[in-house]
Amino acid sequence: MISTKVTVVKTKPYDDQKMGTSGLRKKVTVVKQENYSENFIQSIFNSYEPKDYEGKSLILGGDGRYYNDAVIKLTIRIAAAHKVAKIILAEKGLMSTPAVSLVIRAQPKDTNFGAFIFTASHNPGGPDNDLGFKFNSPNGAAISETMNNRVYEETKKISEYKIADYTGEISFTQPSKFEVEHPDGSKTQMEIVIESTTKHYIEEMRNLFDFDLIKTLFERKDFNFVFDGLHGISGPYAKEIFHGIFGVDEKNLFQCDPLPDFGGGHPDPNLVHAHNLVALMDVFCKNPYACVPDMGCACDGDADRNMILGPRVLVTPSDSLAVLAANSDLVKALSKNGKLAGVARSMPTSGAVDRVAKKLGLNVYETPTGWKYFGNLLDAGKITLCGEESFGTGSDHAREKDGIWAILCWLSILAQKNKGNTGKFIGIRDILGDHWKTYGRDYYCRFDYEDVPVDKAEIVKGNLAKNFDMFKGLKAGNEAFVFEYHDSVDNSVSKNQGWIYKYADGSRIVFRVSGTSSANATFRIYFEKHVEPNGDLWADTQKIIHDGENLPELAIKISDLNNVAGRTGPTVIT
Ligand code: G16
Repeated sequence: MISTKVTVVKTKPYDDQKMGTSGLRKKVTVVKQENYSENFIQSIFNSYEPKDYEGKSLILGGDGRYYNDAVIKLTIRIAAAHKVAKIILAEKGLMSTPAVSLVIRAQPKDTNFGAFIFTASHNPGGPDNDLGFKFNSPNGAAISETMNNRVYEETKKISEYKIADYTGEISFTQPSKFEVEHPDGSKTQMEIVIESTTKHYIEEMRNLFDFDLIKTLFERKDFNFVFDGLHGISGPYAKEIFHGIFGVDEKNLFQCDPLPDFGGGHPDPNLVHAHNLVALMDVFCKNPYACVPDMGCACDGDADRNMILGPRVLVTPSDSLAVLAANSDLVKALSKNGKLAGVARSMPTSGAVDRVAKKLGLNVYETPTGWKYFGNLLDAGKITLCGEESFGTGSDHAREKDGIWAILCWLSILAQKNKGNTGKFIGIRDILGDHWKTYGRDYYCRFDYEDVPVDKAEIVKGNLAKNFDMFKGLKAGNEAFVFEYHDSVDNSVSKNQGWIYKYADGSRIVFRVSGTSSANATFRIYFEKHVEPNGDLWADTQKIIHDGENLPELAIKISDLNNVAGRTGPTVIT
């Protein structure tokens, strides 16, 4: 038993602790400032009533990035000072974001305070890179916008924090116990129990999917599968599921050991940052004679994002959502209650899933960017499947998007399509091609302008609103407006969620400012062009978005981004 006393430490507020799209993300150098982490963690406690956390359990986990260990220890000491009774600590501090969501949901409701997840997701890690704090509620979801604002208000007025004075070692692999003496002389106990990084998650996946069926796919000699963990936290799950259960050769599982700096890479599964996998799958058709795997996939730093690749093709996240909706009857996890309850997509995600929903007679909800906006719809049973263009796909099993789960959905579809088939393998290209022949194709692309100084960003925002009328005047039926979301469950309204320039046929240019960058502003420009089923379904995306209505040219004209930010083009195209 470790004995410790609570001390109350005076502090001064920082003015930059407002959470973005998903938690607070800052450079490690910022987080290392005096009392920076202490202030933020204390502000979370200050945003609740003591009855919410005293005597309750708190889960702690993260993606293993640099400096996580230090903030986890700090959180344990602050939790002890707030009379938390039990810390459920991920082994070695490692647990993916969706796995934490599932572990939270498995706790008894009346003893559950929630979870801190220490991750900056797809942002790079290391001493000069990013760190992140997220707080999730007992339902497994990141706290709401209202709570985010409450926490921010607390960060602006904080004057002291409470912390247990114990500064010795705390084991991240063995259980331990604390006896805590509080300033009024009372004593409480707090135990730390260790939760396996993978066990609970894998049990849940076994219940949700037909693993025996998926195994038949891996038994085919002509199915070649590769996975890239980008040195994030998905690796341990990938090794246990794909290698341990399905028998994939470990050589096909790349970068599956989590590293504090992600091996110096950017743990973002997209065409730019997952470049080794993209080259192996020959997505840009540079080696037409090379033999390419049948399926390639990757997850981001905290394993909530997924990227699916077929031979020489990226399945855009928008298309992935649409294909999963259209084939939901082939996926046990999606068909467990018969038909899907409904589907949802974030506003910049393409309308591909809307076409499927229309055909299947499902409601489709368009939400602002940020997984938290799906929470109410999932809790209310209005949707079963949801997704975002930013490589996020998920369902009502958790309240976070789930990278490995999405890969298992695709494996289920492939296994079902090839069930009993000893002939030619039906692959990802066949599934995509069939889908587009039915619904048409929504060509999709995103340009990112990163690191735009804040004053320049304000000028660009001004241009975006100023040019609504110019766009509307270009063609009959054009619409231009600022996206505003009215939540049909709690009636809350979220304003200013992006600028939309939309043609009558559904083609769009959308602008947003990223809510996850840790410094300056990142503008995202999303392009979407619909081609009917009888049109060119296998063209180059860049050609389609530039031909005819030249969407990128128009976007630059509307925003004047290149001039204002002094750029010649986007920093990243995905
Ligand atoms: C986070 C949210 C996602 C959201 C994404 C958008 O992803 O969880 O729901 O789509 O941010 O990022 P941005 O605001 O930069 O466009 P993650 O994977 O970073 O947690």
